[in-house]
Amino acid sequence: MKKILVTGATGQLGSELTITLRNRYGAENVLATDKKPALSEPGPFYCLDVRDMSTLNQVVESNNIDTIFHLAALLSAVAEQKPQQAWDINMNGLINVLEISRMHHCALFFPSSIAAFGTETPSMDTPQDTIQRPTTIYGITKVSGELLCDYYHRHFGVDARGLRYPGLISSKTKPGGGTTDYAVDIFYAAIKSQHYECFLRADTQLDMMYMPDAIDAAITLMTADSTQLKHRNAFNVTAMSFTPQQLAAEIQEHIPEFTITYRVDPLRQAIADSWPRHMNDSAAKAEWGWRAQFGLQAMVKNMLEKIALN
Ligand code: NAD
Ligand code: AKB
Repeated sequence: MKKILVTGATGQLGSELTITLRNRYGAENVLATDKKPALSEPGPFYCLDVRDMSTLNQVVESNNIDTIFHLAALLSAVAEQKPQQAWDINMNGLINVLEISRMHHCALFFPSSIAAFGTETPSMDTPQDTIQRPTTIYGITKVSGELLCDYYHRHFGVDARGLRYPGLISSKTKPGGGTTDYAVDIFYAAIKSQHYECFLRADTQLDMMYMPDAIDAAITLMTADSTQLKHRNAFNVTAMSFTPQQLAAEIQEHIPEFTITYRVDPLRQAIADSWPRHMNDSAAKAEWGWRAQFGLQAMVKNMLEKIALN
């Protein structure tokens, strides 16, 4: 990776990934792009809609880009409210980026999600290769994206690689309209008012990951020896799996007066109920050495410390 372009760079994942990439490869070598305004960090930024193929092509060509981290998307809860727009952004954005990667010989990172699974998938120890019949539009775009990336690799030799991320938890940037957002919101509420009203049921178990691990996973996969990759796209990766009740109990270890109540949002609950509870990520461990650094206890301690400082 010498010259990198990040789409969706002002979002939850992109804002932190861009900083890490700039620290590692030099600020001038990492172009942040988004349709929202620029990051406050120093470094090149282009205001760019991923559906605008000709501008995207021009930016990639004129900057000699060799690697694209394609993060721009609508997330699960927002996508369910705007399914046509979600298909347009998530699929037309991806096919544009794949075509550009084919034309300019770029490597491509595409993040899939636990949303790529559905109710017919085994929800515990979810295998790497298993049935994928998601019921959400977001999940449908993610499975389609995984398949498109595989297709472009097989037919055109595009070096497309990807991960199935669980819910991502970050102390720096708020989440952008997903079903796992509660696991970030709860920390801000715990510090501000010592109370949180959760939109998922107390026993809703989902896989999660702390942002430093999510960034490490993306960069490690993109720099892995390609001859060792049997799957390439859509590796299951997880770091912890918990319910809102268990997360609240861990926060209470640090803030004893913290309380949680539940007012279930039927839309987001139905989405969460269709996702796996705990994925098997042994393929990622075996093929490119995936290891998470943060479990539940370490993540909670670090989140509370970081948010208190913000
Ligand atoms: P986010 O919503 O915080 O950020 C997405 C960014 O994409 C936003 O800054 C938005 O402005 C931008 N965007 C939307 N439409 C665009 C368009 N047409 N053109 C250009 N930019 C556009 O999302 P995130 O949490 O940072 O997620 C990044 C990627 O990771 C997404 O593909 C998401 O599906 C995937 N992912 C995220 C999670 C998670 O928990 N955050 C989990 C699994 C997968
Ligand atoms: C969402 O909830 O939509 C995302 C995801 C798990 O893909 N956080």
